[in-house]
Amino acid sequence: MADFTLVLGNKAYSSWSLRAWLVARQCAMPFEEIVIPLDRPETRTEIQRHSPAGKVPVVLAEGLTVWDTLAIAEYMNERFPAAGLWPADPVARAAARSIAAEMHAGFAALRRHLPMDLKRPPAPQHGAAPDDDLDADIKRIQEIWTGCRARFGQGGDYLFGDFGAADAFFAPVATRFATYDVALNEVAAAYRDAVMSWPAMRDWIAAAKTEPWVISNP
Ligand SMILES: N[C@@H](CCC(=O)N[C@@H](CS)C(=O)NCC(=O)O)C(=O)O
Repeated sequence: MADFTLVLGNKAYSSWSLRAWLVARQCAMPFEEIVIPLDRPETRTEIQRHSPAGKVPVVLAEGLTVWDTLAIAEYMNERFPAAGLWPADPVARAAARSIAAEMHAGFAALRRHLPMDLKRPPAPQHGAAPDDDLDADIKRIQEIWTGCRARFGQGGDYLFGDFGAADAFFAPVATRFATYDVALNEVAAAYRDAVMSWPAMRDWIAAAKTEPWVISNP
C-alpha cells in the first residue's frame, strides 16, 4: 500500500470524496485510491473495513485512519504546508475556514434537491417545484463567492486567489450549478467556470464519466 491511500465513493456521485481528493491533489504527492461504489447493499460494510465511522472519504496514512473532510483537510495542511491549502494571511485564513465549515455543516436543501451527478447531461430540473430553502442556499453561496472574490481573490481566479481547500469544499457545488444549469450572477458564474476547468477537476470529471455504476437522480 502507498504511504497515502484515499478511500473514496464513486466519482460521479461522492461530493465529499471530491473535496478530499482535490485537497490531496493539491499536496502533489503520490497516493493510492480505493473507490467504493455508493448506494449498494455492500457499501456500508466495505467502507467500515477502512473506517468505523462508515463514511467516505477516508485517508489511510502513517498507520492512521483520518476521516471527515474537514479533519482530512487540516491533517493534509499540517503534513504538506507548502501546498498552501489555507491562505497565508491569518484574516483570509479565518475567512477560508469559516466558509469551508459553513459548507461542511449546511446547505441541506442544495444537497437534497441538486445532488452531485457528473453523469447527468447538463439541463435544468424540469418540473421541479420552487423551493424557498433551495433558493436561499443558492443566494447564500453566491454571496460567499462574490464576497471572497472581491475581498481576497485578486491574486487569481479562486476564492482566495490560488486554488486551495476552500475551493475544494465548494467544488461539488460548482458541479451542481453546472449540471442543473442554475442561473448565477456574473462573478459566481465566472468562479464556477474556473473551478470546472481546474486541471485536477477535469481529471476527476473524466474519471467519473467512465465509471460503470449509475445512481438515478432527479
Ligand atoms: N461529514 C462527512 C460526510 C461524509 C459522507 O456523508 N459521505 C457519504 C458519501 S458522499 C458516504 O460515505 N455515504 C455512504 C453511506 O452513508 O453509506 C465528511 O465530511 O467526510
